[in-house]
Amino acid sequence: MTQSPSRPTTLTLDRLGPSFGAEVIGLDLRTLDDQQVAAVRAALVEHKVIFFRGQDLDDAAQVDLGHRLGDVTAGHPVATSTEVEHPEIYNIDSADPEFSFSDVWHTDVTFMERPPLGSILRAVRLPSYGGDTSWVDSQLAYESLSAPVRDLVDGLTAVHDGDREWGAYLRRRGGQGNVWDGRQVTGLSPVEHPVVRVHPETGRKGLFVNPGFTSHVVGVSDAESRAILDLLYAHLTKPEHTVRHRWQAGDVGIWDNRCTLHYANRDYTETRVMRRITLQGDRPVGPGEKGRPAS
Ligand SMILES: O=C(O)CCC(=O)C(=O)O
Ligand SMILES: [Fe+2]
Repeated sequence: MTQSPSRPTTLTLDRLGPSFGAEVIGLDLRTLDDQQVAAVRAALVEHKVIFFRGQDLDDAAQVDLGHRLGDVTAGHPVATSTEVEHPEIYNIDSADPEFSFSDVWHTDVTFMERPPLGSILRAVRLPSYGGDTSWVDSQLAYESLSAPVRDLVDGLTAVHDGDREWGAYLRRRGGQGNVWDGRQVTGLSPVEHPVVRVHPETGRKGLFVNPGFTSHVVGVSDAESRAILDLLYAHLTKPEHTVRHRWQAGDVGIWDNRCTLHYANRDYTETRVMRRITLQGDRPVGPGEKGRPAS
């Protein structure tokens, strides 16, 4: 059957669960036409984390894919990946002495004013067993809270502090980070984000705190902040809010970083190498804020 050019492309999907996550079948990420790009962007927002098996991307093709899907950022605000030629790529190599294991639930780069919209991760070298990655659907988690707790968190703001994870690294490099949002990063000041983020494309609300980078809730005592965050983290990471991906060579995973958290399982002994790029995102906006996020 021929499709008229204006007809949107329908993707063939194998969903990972009832709520979120999907494998997209039969697309070659090197040769997407405009309609397929639009369909992939729509699938990303709908399914939140999507996978493509058997791809043949090198670093340049991964960056090209990023440019098709959005605006590509530096690989990371402070980390430099000397092993790769493309500054857009963040090399995640477990054999690197500076390697930072991602075995803590986190959302990428929430310690910046404008965290990435999404991340595109490619499996380069995998251990024989282990090294799976898991994701949380933070909108499902928000919606499955009781109404009084949703009301409580709707009005909260939290601080995200990248200095805890990346400060020492940045200082070892003489405060010479990368260019992020048009400015060179020379230090990591804490930033505030709403605890509940309104998704800029769907208007759906999701929890926007993570154990990786959130330091505390604003305007409450330390004990209250700890209790609130512990409650939210335990709730976010309930198994029914998660999906888990077992990587194969050639896999590419893309996630909506505005409504998910993820966790890289640290259960392998052989070297594991992944390469990531990120797409530029908006300033997170909470339920009480009017208007569209500043872009
Ligand atoms: O290595 C992984 O599976 C994920 C690492 C990670 O946190 C990321 O790519 O943002
Ligand atoms: Fe990450």
